[in-house]
Amino acid sequence: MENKMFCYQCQETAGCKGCTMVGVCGKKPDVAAMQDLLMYVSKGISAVTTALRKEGKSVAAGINHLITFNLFTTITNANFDKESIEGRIRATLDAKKELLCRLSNTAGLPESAVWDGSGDWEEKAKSVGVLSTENEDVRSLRELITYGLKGLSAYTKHANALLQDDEEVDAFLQRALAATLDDTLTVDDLVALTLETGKYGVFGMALLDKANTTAYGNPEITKVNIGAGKNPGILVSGHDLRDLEMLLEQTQGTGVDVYTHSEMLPAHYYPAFKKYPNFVGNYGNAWWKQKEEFESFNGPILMTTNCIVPPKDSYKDRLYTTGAAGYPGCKHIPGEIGERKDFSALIEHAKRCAAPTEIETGEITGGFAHAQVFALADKVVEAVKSGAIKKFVVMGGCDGRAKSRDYYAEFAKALPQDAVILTAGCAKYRYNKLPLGEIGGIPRVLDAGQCNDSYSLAIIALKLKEIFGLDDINDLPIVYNIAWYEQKAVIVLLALLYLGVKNIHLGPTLPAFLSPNVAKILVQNFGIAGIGTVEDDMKLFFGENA
Ligand code: FSO
Ligand code: SF4
Repeated sequence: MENKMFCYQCQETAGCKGCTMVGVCGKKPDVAAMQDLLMYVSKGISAVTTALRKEGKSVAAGINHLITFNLFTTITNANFDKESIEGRIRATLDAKKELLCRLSNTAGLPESAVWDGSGDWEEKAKSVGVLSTENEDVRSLRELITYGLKGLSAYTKHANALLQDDEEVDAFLQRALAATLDDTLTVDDLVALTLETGKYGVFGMALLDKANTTAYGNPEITKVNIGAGKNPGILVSGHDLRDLEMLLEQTQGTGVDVYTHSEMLPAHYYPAFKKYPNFVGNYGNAWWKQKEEFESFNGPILMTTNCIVPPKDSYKDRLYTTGAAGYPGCKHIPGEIGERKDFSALIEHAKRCAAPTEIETGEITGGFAHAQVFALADKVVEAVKSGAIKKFVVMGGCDGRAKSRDYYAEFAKALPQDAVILTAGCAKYRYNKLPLGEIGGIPRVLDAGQCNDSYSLAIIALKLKEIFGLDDINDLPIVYNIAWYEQKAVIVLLALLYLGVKNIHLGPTLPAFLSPNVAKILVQNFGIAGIGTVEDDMKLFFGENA
């Protein structure tokens, strides 16, 4: 049967091969087509900005923001709204037209750089999707780079929202995007560009870390309430801390409480958010459980980014989106960088709703980003030297629906008592409520924060390498067993590879977009591997005595 679409950018892709009729995530073929076209014009405008920079001409921050926002819009589960995606294509074509006028030499530009938007967009989309690259290894590397850049865009967008920019990161992002259209590049060139993408992934995460900690302070050890209060509430999901801050400011004195969901949980770890008395806790678990949890929350929900699951009718009218997120029929709260978003519609809506139905009680502990761990460094180093801690296991990344992800909870439970989990991202919900205990006052699950805070885990590893006087980061007693779902995990992976981390285990399945040859390159050069059974992996990581 003829494909209606083709997308294989996430871990849940159909049959571990590709979504061809409809996305497992709920993405329909018409939306997939417009996302393909948005990527095409984003690559086209990037070829123009890259040529302008080569001519020594500047590119405005607004253009950089437009491109990163476009890429963020196409991330898994972020935006299902065809109209808004079409609007971004139009805005990109308009911006590109103006940039082209400033370019002295247009020779050698790719077709996407000069396409003016004429003709039938659905037809055009059919010729520019992933499968338009015929060689499967070139396609695999182009997509690996593109998905890494999508993840990088998400992180830079959050930094931009806090008025932090890094022109070097933007210039690289656009140069690399344009390079994915360059037919003269060999497989070796693309492998080198993949690693360079990882380098800029580190820069992008560092930029966001600086933006977050400058605005909100350094995360600190925090116990977060997971029960529910008596007031009506607003649930905030996704990753954008600036959106949360504006909502907290506007809900003061309204009688409406604010709860975090999924990847917004780490907001509680920042000192700046602790001053809001109505910021009461975290409700629920990782993104994929939202159908049940949004229903029982009873109040409005704000999705600041992915991961959106197509909503049930029972709560669809309570689901709001903002930023790059979008869902047809759900109200979108507008607001550009530096503008104050108006959340009054959500606040008024909340007042008409019942308080959340309590689904659990208790607390979870987190806040172990780099500054907090450095403050505990003496204790941690002592525990390693005394043998109280024998190994750290990085288990960051994403959670997802697949039954096979039960592995991660079982793996956490089976770990030897002298092993400590380092985590970031929504993967933690598989084990952050388990009674795993402490080692000499150090919890056995150290949560650094959101998936971008994997940066903290890398900084901690580099610091330990320094303290122990090691030459190689791989000589540390750290093993990597990472779960992935979407493209932010791809940039985290590429960043770790750039930092020289080897033997990363990636699950629950390896990406479908890795061709056999590209997978072989990753295995041979970096020791990338999948996961096995919990029993076998325990033996692999901890030896026969595990
Ligand atoms: Fe998870 Fe979704 Fe943070 Fe992702 S909520 S899956 S890698 O968006 O970004 O960890
Ligand atoms: Fe399929 Fe994932 Fe693409 Fe959605 S994002 S269409 S689930 S591969």
